[in-house]
Amino acid sequence: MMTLTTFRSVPPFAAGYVRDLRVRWALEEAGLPYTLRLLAFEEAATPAFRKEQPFSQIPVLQDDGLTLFESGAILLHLGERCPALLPADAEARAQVTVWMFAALNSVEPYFAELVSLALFHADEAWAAAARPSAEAMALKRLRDLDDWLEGRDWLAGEFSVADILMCTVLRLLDGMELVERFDRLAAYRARCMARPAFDEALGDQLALYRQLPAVA
Ligand SMILES: N[C@@H](CCC(=O)N[C@@H](CS)C(=O)NCC(=O)O)C(=O)O
Repeated sequence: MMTLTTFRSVPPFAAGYVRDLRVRWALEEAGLPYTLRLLAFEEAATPAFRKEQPFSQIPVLQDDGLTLFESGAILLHLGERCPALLPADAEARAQVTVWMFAALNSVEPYFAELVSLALFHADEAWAAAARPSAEAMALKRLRDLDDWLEGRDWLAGEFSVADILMCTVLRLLDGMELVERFDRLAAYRARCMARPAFDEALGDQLALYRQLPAVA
């Protein structure tokens, strides 16, 4: 049985957005059972955990003697166990891999920057000054994605781990009214989130953080 490590408790704004959601979602899509290992923030900084995750972050997945960190690498691993998430055909697989990297490397940093400005530096003048150019970059990525989705339901052929990553990356912008400016993209995000496996994964994460006291 696989073991997924995540935080025991998170600030209220993070519930529903913690990156273990990507892994939970892929595991639900694949129908693979797993157990949870819950860590306090302090435990993530211990030398023992930093041997598993050098940056003291979650998620970590343990599977049959392997310990994996980085949500993208974990999804690639799960895709290798489940052709419905990562096709066996070499060309189709390459396209999915391309879009996994695109989600994590060409899109997520720009959205994460906006989140950081809004959540962690909201009261600082430099953050207000940085916001317009950060938003312009995010909007460019959104427009490019919206163009790519013309005539497509999913990023690369059938639904895949690339869509799990991109949807969770798009959700970083929830509440900012940016994705909503792009019809195809908003419909794509809704299509991803309508999947029963997403619902299950999100419900499980929310249930965890609602049952335990939130950290400040
Ligand atoms: N690139 C990593 C990022 C993981 C990440 O940012 N995890 C957050 C939780 S969503 C975390 O552990 N934050 C605590 C920290 O960075 O100290 C991945 O995709 O797995």
